[in-house]
Amino acid sequence: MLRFLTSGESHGQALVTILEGLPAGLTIDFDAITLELRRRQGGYGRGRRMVIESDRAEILSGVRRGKTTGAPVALLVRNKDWENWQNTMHVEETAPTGSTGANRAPVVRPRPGHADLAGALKYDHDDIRDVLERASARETAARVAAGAIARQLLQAIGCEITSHITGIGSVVLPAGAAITFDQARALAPEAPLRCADADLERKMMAAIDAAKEAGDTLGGSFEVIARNVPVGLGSYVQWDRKLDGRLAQALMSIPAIKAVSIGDGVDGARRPGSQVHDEIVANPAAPGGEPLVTRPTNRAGGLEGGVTNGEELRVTGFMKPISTLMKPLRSVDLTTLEEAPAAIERSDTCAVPAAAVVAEAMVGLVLANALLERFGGDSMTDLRSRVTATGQRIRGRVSRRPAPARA
Ligand code: EPS
Repeated sequence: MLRFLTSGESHGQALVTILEGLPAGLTIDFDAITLELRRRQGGYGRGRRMVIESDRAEILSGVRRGKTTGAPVALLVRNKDWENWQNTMHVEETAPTGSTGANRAPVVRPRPGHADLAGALKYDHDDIRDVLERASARETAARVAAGAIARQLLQAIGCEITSHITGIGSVVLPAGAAITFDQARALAPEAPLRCADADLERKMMAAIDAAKEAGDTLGGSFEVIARNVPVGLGSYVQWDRKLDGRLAQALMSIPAIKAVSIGDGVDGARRPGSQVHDEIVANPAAPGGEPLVTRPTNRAGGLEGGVTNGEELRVTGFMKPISTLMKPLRSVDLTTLEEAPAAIERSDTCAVPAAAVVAEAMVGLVLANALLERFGGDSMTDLRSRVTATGQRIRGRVSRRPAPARA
């Protein structure tokens, strides 16, 4: 089993992750982790915090001489902004001498849509900062660092993940636009929005500009695609083993994600079955060794019965607009209980491209966990040989059998 936990506040010293369950012998590509963290920081519509940070993960344990040992991997992402927050965020009861940054006033006007009010009531906090520091999407940097390692595990067996933006506000890619894995992966990491349609991308940027100008924010949607996913991850035999359910939970746990769909998703609910299900077609002309059974369409997004079927995995996430508005909505001052505009914290106008990168990481962590569950193996040697053997057995089921020997 691959599992992880994160810790850390948005303006605390650092974010911490422990990732446990990695097989021994996985070669770690340190630059690839940094690249994923940089991708998460980008995207048109991000705020000033991303100018301060240049996220990098330090690996503290579980890796020796470039390879995992099988022990838990601890990762640390330092917050550069900490130096501006020490007098507000100190761990000690009183700020240690030499602490830097302003001593900020308590936050008392909850932002509609944020965890502020529910969190302050639940944990009995007077200063909403104790809620927002942990509820902040800054925490997703820790997930991306862990996810970058999960992706390296998947890559070792040939499985890759990418994503693209399918909508910002009301500017959306038409249904059925069918962007291929290669098209999505070819989008430059530094592209403003990583949308496969350049005209639409310009319109999306204009929509973000208009929202910013109006002191407003915008949500949107993205699709994560994984290819070469082994057949048979997840299971139909029990509710909590269905991989579609596990992916949905993982994506819904990303701040501001309000809906998740798989394959054609919601559109499929509007069409008859004959236009939804992917036919299973015999292909007798397939050359030797190639499958005699094909799927001309993949509306199911690679999952049937909660089990991967060998087609590309396609998962879409829908993000609500960020809840910090520069032109704030109505709220109440929790100290006076009188009407007051919601608090304004530095924030982003749109963070959909960042959420897509986080979603890739979460899909990677779920798939890596499901892979280890199915194949086990405490070392990469064991894992690789088991994946190969099962792949051969499954290919044998759907490929031409050798002609029986004549007597
Ligand atoms: C974020 C860091 C935060 C915000 C944003 C995401 O930094 P700061 O609060 O210092 O500006 O930019 O967080 C939110 C939108 C939120 O609602 O908490 C990050 O690293 O992704």
